[in-house]
Amino acid sequence: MTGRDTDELTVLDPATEEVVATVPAATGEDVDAAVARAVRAQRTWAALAPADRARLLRRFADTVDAHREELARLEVREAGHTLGNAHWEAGNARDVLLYAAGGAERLLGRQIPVPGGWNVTFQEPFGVVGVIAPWNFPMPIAAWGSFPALAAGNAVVLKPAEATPLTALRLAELALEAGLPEHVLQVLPGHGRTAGRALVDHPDVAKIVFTGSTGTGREVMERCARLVKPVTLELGGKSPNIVFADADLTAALDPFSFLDNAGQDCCARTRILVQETVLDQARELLADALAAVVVGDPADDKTQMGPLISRRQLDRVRSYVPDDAPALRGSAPDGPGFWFPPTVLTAERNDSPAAREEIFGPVAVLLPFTDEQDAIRLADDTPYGLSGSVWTRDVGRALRVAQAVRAGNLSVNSHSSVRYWTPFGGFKQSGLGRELGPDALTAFTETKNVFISTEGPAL
Ligand code: TXE
Repeated sequence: MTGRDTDELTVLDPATEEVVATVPAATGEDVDAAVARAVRAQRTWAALAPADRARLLRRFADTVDAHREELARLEVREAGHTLGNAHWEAGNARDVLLYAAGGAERLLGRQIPVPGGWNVTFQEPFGVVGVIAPWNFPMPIAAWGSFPALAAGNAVVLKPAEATPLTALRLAELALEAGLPEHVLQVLPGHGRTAGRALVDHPDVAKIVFTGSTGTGREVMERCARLVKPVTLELGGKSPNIVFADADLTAALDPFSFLDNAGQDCCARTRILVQETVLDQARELLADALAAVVVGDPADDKTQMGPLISRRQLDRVRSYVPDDAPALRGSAPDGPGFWFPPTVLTAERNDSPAAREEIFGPVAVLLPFTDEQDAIRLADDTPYGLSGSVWTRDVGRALRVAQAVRAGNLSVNSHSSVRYWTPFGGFKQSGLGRELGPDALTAFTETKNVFISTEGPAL
């Protein structure tokens, strides 16, 4: 991208293109000031007994819960999410807080007997953690990066995506309302290459959690390398949905495996791999299912799929789907708003751009395979490795394929990938490190090992 960053961020309703809000964009100096405040706040925060931090985080969770409807409506407006999804997202933020609060009380060191004494380990917070969030799931992803970090005793400076700063800003207000100390959780809306880079490059930001594209993630990792700064990366995906002939085809070919959130989901199963003996049947099922998808006003309870986030994203998706491309298509409203119909491209190869690159829209490719080995080969023939599904009634085969595929989150006879109490993250170019699950807090700590001599001189 060229040109100067704007001083303000304009938040558009993706369903109508109306301006929802304008928000000042943080400068490098704003980031410096926020980090300085965070450094001071973190000392007192980390000095609290873990049970006291947990109590405050539980109160924060209650406050989020009390504002669930408001947060969900805000997510609908700024991100175009369906109301049902937005409710889940606000609930997920609350659940992650509660789970993290429990983790604060269970973050334990070890005692290890050694000759002449004991080693005692401590899980110490990093200090200030920078969280850079994307626009596709603004609330959950802000929560996954920030709340376990807080529970472990860190302060957080969170930079939401340019298009979706509002729910994050509201969460920071609710944190204060719940009694969290000032500056322990700060939200700085801003541009990636200004505020984002300033956060990544700041010497007092001790760890970065980044969720976004693989290209930007690579840059973030390179910049972190200069300061030997640890980084967690949750990047893109091109996940396979492996459907064997013996599967429950209707469940396996549920189009919401790739249409959820209008396909702007890093776990979307956008490569539908179908055993060739049932390919025709799969086409028919998919054609009927796409035609039935209700696309429209995300605030309407009956809507199943909303708009894309922006004109830029719409142009990107269109570039992968020429009008004359052989495809199964549903329908979508005309503008205003950033609409694209549910689409399955039917004449792609696994090495074509639509099958290889993350489109991040309601578009999947349909690819046939012959047998188990061919399915695994195709599934793994991608630079990504975030998630995937395998559908079969043969338990042995389900386990063999799930173990063979190189991806961080596999599901058998299901399309779901994310539960806040289990680990989430990618293999290969889908990322580095894990979020959520029982180790979520440990990832925000450094292990200190202290030797205590039992043979030293008596005082
Ligand atoms: O992502 P970026 P974009 C993929 C998806 C999408 C594509 C582009 O394929 O089509 O990425 O989306 C901040 N230093 N995903 O351009 O640039 C930026 O401000 C520090 C997949 O929106 O990666 C935002 O807060 N930060 C993904 C965040 O990074 C920088 C979710 C993500 O922006 C920065 C989103 C920089 N130099 C997009 N440049 C997923 N894994 O789910 C930008 N940012």
